[in-house]
Amino acid sequence: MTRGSRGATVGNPSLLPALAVTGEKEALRFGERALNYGELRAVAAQLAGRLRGAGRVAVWAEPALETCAAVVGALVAGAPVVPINPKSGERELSHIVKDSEPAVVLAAPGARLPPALAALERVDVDVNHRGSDEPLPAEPDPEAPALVVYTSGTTGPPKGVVLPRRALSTNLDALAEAWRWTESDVLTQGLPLFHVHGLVLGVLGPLRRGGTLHHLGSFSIEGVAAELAGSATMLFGVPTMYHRLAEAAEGDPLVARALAGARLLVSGSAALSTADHERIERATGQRVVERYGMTETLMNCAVRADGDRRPGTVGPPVGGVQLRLVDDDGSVIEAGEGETVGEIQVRGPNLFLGYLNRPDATENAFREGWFCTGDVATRDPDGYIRLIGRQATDLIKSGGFKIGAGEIEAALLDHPGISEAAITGEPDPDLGERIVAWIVPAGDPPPSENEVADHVAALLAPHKRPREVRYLTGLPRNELGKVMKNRLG
Ligand code: MCA
Ligand code: AMP
Repeated sequence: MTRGSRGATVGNPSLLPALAVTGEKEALRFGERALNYGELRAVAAQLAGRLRGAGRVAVWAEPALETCAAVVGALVAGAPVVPINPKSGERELSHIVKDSEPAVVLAAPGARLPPALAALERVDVDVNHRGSDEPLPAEPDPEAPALVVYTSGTTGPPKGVVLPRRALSTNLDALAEAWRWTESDVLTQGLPLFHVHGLVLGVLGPLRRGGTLHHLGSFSIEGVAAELAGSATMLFGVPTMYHRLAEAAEGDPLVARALAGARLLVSGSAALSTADHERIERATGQRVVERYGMTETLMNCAVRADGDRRPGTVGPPVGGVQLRLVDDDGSVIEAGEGETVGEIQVRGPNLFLGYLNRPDATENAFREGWFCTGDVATRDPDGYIRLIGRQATDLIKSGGFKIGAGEIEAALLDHPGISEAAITGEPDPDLGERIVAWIVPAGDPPPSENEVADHVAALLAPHKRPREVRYLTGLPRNELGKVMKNRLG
């Protein structure tokens, strides 16, 4: 174990070492509700006592203190956590529950759970539990699964990405090193807690450092401005949030001043447009730091705190991550080959263990031990990576959420008023891409735009519903019957 120069314990085999040492210091705050490290430890120890040997546990991941405490308690117990989007639709929720077979569900007292979860044994998370200083159980093996995070693919239902404890600890340490992230930092963010960005970087990140998280409950300009004008030093967000902040900072000097005072503004999960990067710089003097990751790999690249914050780049690989660019013929593109475009492939301690119950998909995702991201990029002369697109047009990033076209198309085809359906992503200044549904109605009158959106939102999640519906008499198909999406739009 090495002790970082800024007091952060880097390389500590314990996932959350601060639980053992930092008593009175504030760990987590959601508005008026907060837990210091001693209190978090007591709540986690009690939960861990209930969960030891439980197998996987589902966590009803509302943006609340209980969610963070539940995740910490399960990690202390060594029970892999399956975070659940509380806005999941029936179909995706029943898939996740069947696939991950959680032994119990952890939720805030009083939270109303949908039938698929209500059938499981329930453990209420009591964040007011204090109790005596129960010893924490022995730390599980670093290779043991910590989280199972569901992520969409081009077709079929979402896959469960099994992340080991080792990936979390090494990747968070690499980010701490790149961003000089220490126990003195107060992170603020309003991200959902059922994805890697909000949960791993945004909750476990500050907790691993022994720092503090001020979660906004949900993202708002006012919330960000108040936190950054107060004690918060760092902001994590997706480009949609920075787009909205750029607009607000241009019109409101209070917002501009708050952003200007941050130590670090970090954007990720999708591309931050050069225009928004520059608007924020003009309005605040701050240049946003971009980082690039995936659920399967955690963070691969990041612009360092002391690095050149060039718009359109996500910086060099972070510590421990090996990255190569591979062209269409499978040849590795050497550094210095300038503008040559290739797929990003990575390996290192940041990688997941595999997709739950999907050895076929896991095998397909690797070439010669390298994980194939499907993202295409170029490399600047100084090693900075520039993402320029994705191989799969059937994956859409909207508001920072990854959305598979196939999953929505299958949901649309279950509507009796729809005989053919295709989903595309169209550029959107706020969301990055917006979901557009192309449908061929089965009869007259056709289902209305709202009816189509509500149908998808009930089966899947609200962010998967089409923002626009376009009606056609037939979809353009090739001789094999495959929809030619490049002819749509
Ligand atoms: C949306 N709405 C609709 C429709 N579409 N209503 C009717 N018809 C429609 N077609 C609803 C939404 O459900 C929402 O309602 C309201 O309209 C506003 O939607 P929206 O414009 O999307 O705004 P928002 O709700 O304010 O959300 C923007 C957001 C959100 C806050 C930026 O997209 C977000 O939290 N994104 C973060 C995603 C994220 O964490 N990704 C990380 C993945 P209601 O309010 O009732 O719901 S991890 C990852 O990617 C890797 C590892 C990485 O690198 O980080
Ligand atoms: P997810 O499956 O939700 O984890 O999304 C991972 C994908 O988000 C990556 O494969 C990239 O396509 C995209 N992504 C993440 N960070 C960035 C970034 N900074 N710039 C562009 N795309 C990004």
